[in-house]
Amino acid sequence: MEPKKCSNDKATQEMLKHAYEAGVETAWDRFAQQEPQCGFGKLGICCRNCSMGPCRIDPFGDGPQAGICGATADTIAARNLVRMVAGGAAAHSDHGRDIAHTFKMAVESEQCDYMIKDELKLREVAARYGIKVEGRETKEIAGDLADAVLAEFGKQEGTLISAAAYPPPARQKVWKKLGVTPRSIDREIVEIMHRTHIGVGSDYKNLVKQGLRACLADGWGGSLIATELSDILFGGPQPIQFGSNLGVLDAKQVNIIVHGHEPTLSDIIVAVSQEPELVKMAKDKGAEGINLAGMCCTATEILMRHGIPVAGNFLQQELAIMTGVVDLMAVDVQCIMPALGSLCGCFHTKLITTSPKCKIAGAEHIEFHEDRAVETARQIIKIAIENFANRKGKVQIPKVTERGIAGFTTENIFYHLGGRFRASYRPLNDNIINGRIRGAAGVVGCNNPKQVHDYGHITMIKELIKNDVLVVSTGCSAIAAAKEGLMRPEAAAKYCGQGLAEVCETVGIPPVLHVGSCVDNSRILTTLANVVAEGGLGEDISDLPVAGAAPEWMSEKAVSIGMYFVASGVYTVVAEPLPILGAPNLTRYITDEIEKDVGGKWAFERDPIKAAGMMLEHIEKKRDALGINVEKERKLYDMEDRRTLSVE
Ligand code: SF4
Ligand code: MSK
Repeated sequence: MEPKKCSNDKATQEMLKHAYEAGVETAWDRFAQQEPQCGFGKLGICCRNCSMGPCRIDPFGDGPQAGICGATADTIAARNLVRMVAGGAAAHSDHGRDIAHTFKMAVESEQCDYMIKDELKLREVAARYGIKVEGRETKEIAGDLADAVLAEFGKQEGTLISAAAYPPPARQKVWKKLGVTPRSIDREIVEIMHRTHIGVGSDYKNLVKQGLRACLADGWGGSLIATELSDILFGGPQPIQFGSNLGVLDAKQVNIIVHGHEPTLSDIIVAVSQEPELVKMAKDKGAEGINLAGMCCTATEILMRHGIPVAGNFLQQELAIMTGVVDLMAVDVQCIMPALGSLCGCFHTKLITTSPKCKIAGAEHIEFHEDRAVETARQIIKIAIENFANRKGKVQIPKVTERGIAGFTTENIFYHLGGRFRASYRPLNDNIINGRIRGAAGVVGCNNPKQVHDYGHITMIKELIKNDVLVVSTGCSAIAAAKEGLMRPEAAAKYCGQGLAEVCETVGIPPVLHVGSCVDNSRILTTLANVVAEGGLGEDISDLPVAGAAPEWMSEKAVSIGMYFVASGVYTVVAEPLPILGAPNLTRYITDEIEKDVGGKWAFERDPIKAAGMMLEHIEKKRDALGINVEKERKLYDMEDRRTLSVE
């Protein structure tokens, strides 16, 4: 395979060439081996929900049009789709639950290695949960908040507190009318599994309805809890510089990569990795020091808060091992390829699994427990140091790195957009209203070998910012943007349309704002709620000139995220179609009619330029509806004009 046809990223291209020469298999090779992929699976019309099956529907109409139980294509595809939502919502929400347990331990235990780092945010979040904050001690408030959020997972009565505390009132009315206000986080996921069991629901719209309720329990529930409590425990991010791509690895140092999604262990590894005793130990072994880097969303968690470099996104995890300099990779949960187990067997890299939920054949398991966090972190670092001497074979580190700024959040975004003029969302709203910024787009999600690695993210983002759309990004998409230099403030002058460039240059922000990991897509939701609350752009998220996209999605979490964007009123474009195209009525509903119910809808488009065009068209449509698309005489700005420019 031609590396340039696999990836847009120079470091990845170099490593793929190296892999082919060394005869080492990667995800791209395994993808080729899977071709042609199952057509029934792609169209979503195969079912193995009971042992009368597996059943499949003939998409051409000549063969069976129902499974043995009578389930049609629409029923089968809807059941499969909402089970994907359940998988994604479960992954995010279980992450949120783990953070909530750590939070409770930090509050209750004197010996705990964690402490509350952001008291201001604690008070803000507690107030949202209806907890009295005035005149109370931090510990009391935190104790009440821990109990309140943990109760949200298994709540038996009522609806989620956060689903009433964060979204705009108009949005809540939409959910209430449709009957999709989330009740409890676990319940919605369990109910999907029940409703999709043989012989329960067959009405595709009613199945999707439960998918909507579960994804909302994720976005405005489990994911939101993960984000809010992580900020309280590990500190609310602030804009911070970071380096990205495989070139951040250093042949002369002990290299440790943390990979997966959760910040609990990785944050402690950051804290102890430069302890003099450990650094001395590394030097005694002949290394110059200890170099910590991240991969996927664990990377994002520690880069947002500590500026730790990110070695790469999803499809680069195997390539990092192939550099020959990764002495240890510690993984927690999600997006960790099982292939790493056998791959590490061919290199000197120690693969360490740390979560009881994720054991991988070929990896050593060192179980992480919050009450022994520092001890476990030191143990892992020492294994990496010991392994430094075991390096063997060729070292191949691409000399490719890029710098950028990350660390934007719902709480700090407005300080930066307001610059020195005003610390509120007003400047953002005003710049959207006056048309300098046409709107905003959330470009998020994974990599997928079906698309040229990173090409979809970068091409779409460049097209959006060229057309004055501010982009916020998370997860592997954000890593792709960073590697391309789109998170440098200078990117504004190079890539943006005149209006967006003026705003970015005036306030000193990049045109692509890194807002965090996959669970931090909740930051996009809460930012949108704040934009609505600021006023002047309608009453609901569905009124805003915004759109969402996942140009290279692959995980079930991306389906849940896309669905909660849609359910929150956001037009959302993905490249690889959802596996529903074999079900005509369901496809029509998801990509069209659902807009009448929730104000958002899905669209599928593999070409990132065309997809960006669809998003821009939607943004302009919303601007028209808001009455803010007033024709203005175009003015060319000279330096004098720019100096006098106000962003208010
Ligand atoms: Fe076939 Fe129905 Fe069983 Fe699915 S649930 S495998 S369609 S019989
Ligand atoms: S890590 S879910 S590949 S974004 Fe969050 Fe990346 Fe997608 Fe995993």
